[in-house]
Amino acid sequence: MSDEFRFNLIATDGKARRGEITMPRGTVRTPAFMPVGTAGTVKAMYLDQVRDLGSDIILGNVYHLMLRPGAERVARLGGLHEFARWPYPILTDSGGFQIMSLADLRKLDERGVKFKSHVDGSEYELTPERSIEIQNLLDSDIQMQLDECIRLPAERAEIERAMELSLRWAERSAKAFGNQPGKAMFGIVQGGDVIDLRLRSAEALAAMDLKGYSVGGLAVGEPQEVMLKVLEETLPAMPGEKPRYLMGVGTPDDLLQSVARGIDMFDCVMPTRAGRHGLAYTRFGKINLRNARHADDPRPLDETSDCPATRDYSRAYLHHLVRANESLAGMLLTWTNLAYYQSLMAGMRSAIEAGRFADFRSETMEAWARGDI
Ligand code: PRF
Repeated sequence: MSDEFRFNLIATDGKARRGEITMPRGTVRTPAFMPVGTAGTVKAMYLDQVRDLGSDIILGNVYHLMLRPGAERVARLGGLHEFARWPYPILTDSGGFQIMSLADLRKLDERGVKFKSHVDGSEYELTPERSIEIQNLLDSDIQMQLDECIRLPAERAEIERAMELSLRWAERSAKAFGNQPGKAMFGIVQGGDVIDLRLRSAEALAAMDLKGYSVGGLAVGEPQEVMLKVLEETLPAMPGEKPRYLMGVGTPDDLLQSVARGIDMFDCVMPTRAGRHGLAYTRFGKINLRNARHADDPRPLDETSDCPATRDYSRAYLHHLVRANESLAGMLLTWTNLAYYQSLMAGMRSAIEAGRFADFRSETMEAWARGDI
């Protein structure tokens, strides 16, 4: 395998794109869904299973790994791939999301952000330079700039301040990352729901000639239609020859509608977290296994699925496991959900190649609307 980081577009269908990112640790088929492995583990799954479901890349988090077990320790133990036994590509998020999600535990200024650890209360400083240093210690293949993600709704002035700060941090992150063959650092477009700010962010980042671009600051409290409108207006300003990653999104419907607008990569805790809360995503939509109506139902979630968890266990058994708080409930439902997410991505990839993405989209949405009862 070459030591280059490359993105090739294989096919397009409308605005939907089928591509391939190649890097020394492997190839990522796009549109891609990246299971979230915050602390070096995709919760409730063996990484062999995650791989077998068709995952080409997983995600890790600077914030969590810096607190525990510590980036320097991971580096001494051979890097995150060796530590977690995942020899394929890993993308790491910079800590920018935690600026929003842990707003009560942090102080922000031009230099960076100081977090009070949610584990033991000790203080950690994250600057753009330190975030990249941590991502290098983890030996991450695709690194993210440090950015400031803010919740919506927000005032224009606040959105603009965070977007401009994120642009200055992009410059510092890119400088700290330097030139690393076979690896990439992505810039993150911010700007909330304000189109002219999104365009300014996208254009300024495009001028930095980075290897890929993310859209951050969406799915943070706004309705889906606002998110899709922002994507429609922003994507044309993001370089078409580079991968485009929508961060922290989303439901199966979000993925379908965002690929239709030109997104290539996603990550989200939805399939893993929902699985641990008794929810299953299938071809028929979302099913809550905690519900009493499943108690006597001998049918599997989907008898046509390739995934043993989805195909071989009765809804009655899954319901029992969920109600009894058994760890196997989270394991089987996470497996089901990741299998469904990866089959949805595979379906989108073949539909784009075959030039039938619009049909695939309406057939998939019809099956969700029909349900199976
Ligand atoms: N920035 C970073 N990570 C993120 C986001 C962001 O805006 C989001 C927003 N949906 C998810 N993860 N760095």
